[in-house]
Amino acid sequence: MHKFGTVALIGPPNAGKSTLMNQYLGQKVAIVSPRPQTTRNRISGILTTDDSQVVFLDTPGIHQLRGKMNRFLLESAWNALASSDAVVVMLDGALYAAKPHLLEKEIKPLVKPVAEAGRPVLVAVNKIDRIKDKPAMLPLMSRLNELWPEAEFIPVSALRGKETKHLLSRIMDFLPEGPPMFPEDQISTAPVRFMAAEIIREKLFYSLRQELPYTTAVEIESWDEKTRPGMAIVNAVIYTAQKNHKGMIIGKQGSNLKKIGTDARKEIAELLGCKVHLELWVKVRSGWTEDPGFLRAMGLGE
Ligand SMILES: Nc1nc2c(ncn2[C@@H]2O[C@H](COP(=O)(O)OP(=O)(O)O)[C@@H](O)[C@H]2O)c(=O)[nH]1
Ligand SMILES: [Mg+2]
Repeated sequence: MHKFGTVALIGPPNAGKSTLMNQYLGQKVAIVSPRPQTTRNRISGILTTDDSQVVFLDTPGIHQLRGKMNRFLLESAWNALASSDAVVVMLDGALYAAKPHLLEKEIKPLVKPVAEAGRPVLVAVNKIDRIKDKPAMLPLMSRLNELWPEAEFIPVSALRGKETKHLLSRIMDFLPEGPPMFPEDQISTAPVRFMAAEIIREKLFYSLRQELPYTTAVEIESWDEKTRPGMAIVNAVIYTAQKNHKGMIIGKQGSNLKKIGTDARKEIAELLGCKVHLELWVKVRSGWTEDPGFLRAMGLGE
């Protein structure tokens, strides 16, 4: 018997959704950062085993935020529910163990829409590696049961791969029989150009101060594998909404941009398995987070 199915990963920002998907794939498909709202598009990761193929839909975090871009992010998360066979809700267990008062506010908005989607739901209580005081888990688990009686809770550490096999086996229980839909070596439905832009965006996240990443976007302007055999020549533009951010992204004598470029180039080369020449440009585009046409061009919004 062979199984095929789609699993939506939803939950608050920073819970570890992208980390879990990457953990299952054994490779970085979705970018991860300690800042909330790293994942912008719905990103698929394909896990192929001997007797199954699972498509994970990693989604932006679900939380209340204003603005057009944030509405797109939210929509894209909820749309993933509709096209899935099962739902994994990711929660930062360490956060709620330390701050139980946050639990209700963050869980409540999830319960009803998930119930309405009528999909089986597993709740992964993540980051248990960070809970040193194990007895603190008990009140957390019982509070979760009260708030969401229909759900099955599974404590995991996505980062360390603890209990993730158990979670996967429960996911499998919910997936229908079916043949694989993708070649076994395909790890995502996203094109490599998109993944390259995401890698650049990840390096930006790590190099910028807290508030900056939210108003930056990356576009691959050109992609040339013909001119020089064995090498991809890539031109990418980093857009920022604010003029004064341009200088910060570039850094003193271009030092910051250079570091972003070097780190991204290495990772894109790994992804492609060939040499990469990467040119990065920074352009100011004010108000892009509210511009529907530009958001669509960036793959944000359906
Ligand atoms: N200690 C610990 N950190 C984790 C775990 N899972 C994710 N993280 C970290 O939490 C942050 C957010 O992870 P990410 O996967 O981007 O969350 P997402 O916004 O839900 O996709 C990153 O810094 C991760 O390294 C875990 O199991 N344990
Ligand atoms: Mg993410």
